[in-house]
Amino acid sequence: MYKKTYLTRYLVEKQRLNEHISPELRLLLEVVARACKRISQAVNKGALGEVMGSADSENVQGEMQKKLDIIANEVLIEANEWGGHLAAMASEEMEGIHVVPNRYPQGEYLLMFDPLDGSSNIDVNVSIGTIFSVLKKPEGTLVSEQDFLQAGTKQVAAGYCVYGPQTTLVLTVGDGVAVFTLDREHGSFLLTQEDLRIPDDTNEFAVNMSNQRHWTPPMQRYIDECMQGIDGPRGKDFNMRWVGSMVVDVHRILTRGGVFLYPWDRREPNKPGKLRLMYEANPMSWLVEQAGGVATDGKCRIMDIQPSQLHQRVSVFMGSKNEVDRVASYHAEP
Ligand code: AHM
Ligand code: MG
Repeated sequence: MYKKTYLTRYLVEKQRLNEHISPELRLLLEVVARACKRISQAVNKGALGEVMGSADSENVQGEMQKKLDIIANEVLIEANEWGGHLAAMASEEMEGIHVVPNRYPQGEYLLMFDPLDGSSNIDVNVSIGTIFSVLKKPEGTLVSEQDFLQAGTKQVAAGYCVYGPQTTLVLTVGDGVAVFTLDREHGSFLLTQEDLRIPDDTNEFAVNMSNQRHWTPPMQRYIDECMQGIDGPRGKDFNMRWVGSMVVDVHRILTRGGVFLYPWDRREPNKPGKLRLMYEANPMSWLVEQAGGVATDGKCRIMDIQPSQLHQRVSVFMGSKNEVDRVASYHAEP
């Protein structure tokens, strides 16, 4: 039996211990969690809620939007814009930032999210999730897109919610990673795990192998050595797992270790990667680091990258320390 610590109590107690958690940040996190509960309900209804399928529109990245992408985006905006804790929001599904309208008070935080990561899994009833990242607005200016262009090290909170067999909220405010499970009878998130740790070693990797021929030589080498198994230079057999929703693949890694790889691909030479830095890679990197793992783009720590664009993309290698260090060392070789 779990000691009944619900999210509100967890945050209140954290706020007492951690000077970085202001009452506004606590409110913000509770509101995001509430929005995730609503998204979870919409996801659970599936075809009964007429939320399946495409919306016949494209987002700023030129990707077809699913109806649930749009619903999740709206739920997050509506839940967050009136509380007085935010100055603006940015999302994978919106080209520019969404400034809190004048009729509401402006707060000091900035919220970024991928409202529904793994959209291609929505219609096939496979787990998906919401990823979010919180920054502080620089003081003294009217909020602008420029304010969002802060390195991942500046995040004040990050987390995600997985809509799977259970609805699970995973959160960091910079002192470890906590996991909450949605208690549907009570309607609240219940703390089910604290101080998540990713083991340093693993024999499990997550990558879209169908892209293999498009990768760089260091990436080819890393996977090739894993695939040779016990008879190869690694001297052990590897297992592969690939859900196709980054948030869920990384959740598995936070739960039992592993390495997640989404490398640069020569089909799109001008894009540094597929995944987005600000609202996918940065929050997941911070969670991974807080659990003792490593997150790099192959050359440098993801959270040290100074963003120049809201929808900037990045190569991603994250998870168990020794595997990520190995991939990075292959990239560092001349
Ligand atoms: P999305 O935010 O539009 O869902 O795209 C991101 C997703 C990641 O969750 C996942 O790792 C990746 O795209 C899978 O892409 P692909 O199937 O092209 O390899
Ligand atoms: Mg995504």
